[in-house]
Amino acid sequence: MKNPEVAQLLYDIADMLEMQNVAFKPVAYRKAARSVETLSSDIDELFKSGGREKLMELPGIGEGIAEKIAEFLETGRLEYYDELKRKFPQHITELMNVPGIGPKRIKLLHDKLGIKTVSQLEAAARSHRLSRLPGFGEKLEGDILKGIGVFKAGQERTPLGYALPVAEEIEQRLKGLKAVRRVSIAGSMCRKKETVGDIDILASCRGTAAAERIMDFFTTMPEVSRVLAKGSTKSSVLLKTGLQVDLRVVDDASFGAALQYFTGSKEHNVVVRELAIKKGLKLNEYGVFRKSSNKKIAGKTEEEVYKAIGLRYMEPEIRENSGEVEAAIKNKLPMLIKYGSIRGDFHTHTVKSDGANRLEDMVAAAKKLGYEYIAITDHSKGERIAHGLSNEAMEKWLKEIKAAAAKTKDIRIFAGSEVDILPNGELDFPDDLLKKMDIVVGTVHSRFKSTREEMTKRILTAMENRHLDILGHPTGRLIGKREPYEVDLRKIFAAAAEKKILLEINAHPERSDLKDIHAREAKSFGCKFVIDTDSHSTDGLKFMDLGVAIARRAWLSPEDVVNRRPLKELPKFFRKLKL
Ligand code: DGT
Ligand code: CA
Ligand code: CA
Repeated sequence: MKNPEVAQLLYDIADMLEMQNVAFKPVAYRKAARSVETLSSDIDELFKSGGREKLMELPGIGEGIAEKIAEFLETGRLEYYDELKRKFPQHITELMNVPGIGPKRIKLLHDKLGIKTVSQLEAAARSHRLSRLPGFGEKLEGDILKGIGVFKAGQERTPLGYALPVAEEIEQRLKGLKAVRRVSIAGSMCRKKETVGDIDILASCRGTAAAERIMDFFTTMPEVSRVLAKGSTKSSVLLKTGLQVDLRVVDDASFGAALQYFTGSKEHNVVVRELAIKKGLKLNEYGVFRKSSNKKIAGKTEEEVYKAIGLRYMEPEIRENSGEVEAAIKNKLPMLIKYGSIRGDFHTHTVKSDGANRLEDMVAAAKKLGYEYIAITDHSKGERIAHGLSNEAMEKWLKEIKAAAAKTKDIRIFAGSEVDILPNGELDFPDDLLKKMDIVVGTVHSRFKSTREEMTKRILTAMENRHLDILGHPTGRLIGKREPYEVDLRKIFAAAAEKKILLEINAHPERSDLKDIHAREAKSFGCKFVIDTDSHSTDGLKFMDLGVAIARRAWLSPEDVVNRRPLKELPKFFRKLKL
């Protein structure tokens, strides 16, 4: 998936043009970058299937930019970009990836303080040399430090949704080897953390010759750029994408104990190990042993390991030492919502606003997933970059969706909108238009830097509107790119529970918003949830299980999530929706 790379390239061009005081073009490049970024089908595949024309169908991409994207996809380079870059000091383009600081300020920092790198910028901010510059001030200095934090986190960790397919592909290939008995993803990825530091894989076999064959295979895979370590029990490689993969190979009799150990979290393991010690046992990556005789009593499977210590099996997603061991002892573990159990999506976009596919394509893709229903929720007029619809255009679009719904069998289509929550808390469409929608998703898309009080009031005001059904991606953050906005979530959760407004768990890999801990807290307020992909193409629908992963990490059960319910139960949860 080259989308993030292409989007970055376009953003960088916009920034460099802006630093040269070029008019208009930066806006055009940013628009195109955003379009590529929110596209969830693979741009490379799109290009291969339909060439430059296909690219030009995307919102904000005209002939000139399509030409440049094509050059990059075909050759892996873009002469125009290289040429621009030659005009700037080497590291300055890295600075452009720090959220909260734009090209004009970067130029000023360079000219006045000679700042060229992120670490120089950090040092200058920490010693308060920025706040004295014209137009800077302490607030901005603080924001820049925060931005550096976000930037660094984004550099070191990868969103789960991007790393997972890479890991699963390697897992499958390992499974195909004759020498291999069992394989599993371990570590934070197995726990489905929103970002992962590296990919951990565990495999089992019988005998050292088999282990060596597995390691030979692993260290010579085509995507490997560098072998960091190679042994018969542990090897580490760096992939061309920059991701690190650790592979451990153990004897098949210890697979369960090793998987328990390498799945973590470290904090969970500490508690479990202490419990084992209290029971006169010893737990390590080889198995569970009686302390007195050193006799091995478990190790082949994780279930067996936990059982030997007197614990019920805990799903990896909840192994964070946040109450799961106590719950396991008391036999009060939650029944977690299952992967693949979702029956429809309430938040999707089409070409009508900033999506890449038509209504009928989205519906066909949803059908293919076996869904019972899908809501089409294009943007409202406030989202100008996303081609939001005017009142009249939305009115007409709702009619078209409803006409399509009337003609479509096997899947129910709902007509709705992702409506901006305006700064004053009003929704971006009048009530008599909202009334005509089956589903209204309300989202904050602007003024992310408001104070906590302003933002809380804004959302609470929107929640007073009885047409609002779902609060869309409730913190606005983008992993590694944008901090969540400041908001008093507890007040929002209390209001959502009272007014029966559903909270969205957004399954998009860079959003993961609500976060696991937030969703868990919201549940304690009595809130109900929907898990949505916020798809901007047919391809985006496939991310649904990433949202389910967040729900599982939040200890959510099937009954907490509205869109795992069959169609006929939906009217209970939506005010206007009729079957
Ligand atoms: P990451 O990679 O930062 O996203 O997080 P993890 O949890 O995957 O951490 P990683 O890759 O360093 O180690 C994988 C697992 O191995 C970890 O979840 C638990 C286990 N582990 C690693 N080091 C230790 C340790 O010192 N003690 C214990 N008990 N377990 C460890
Ligand atoms: Ca890891
Ligand atoms: Ca690791």
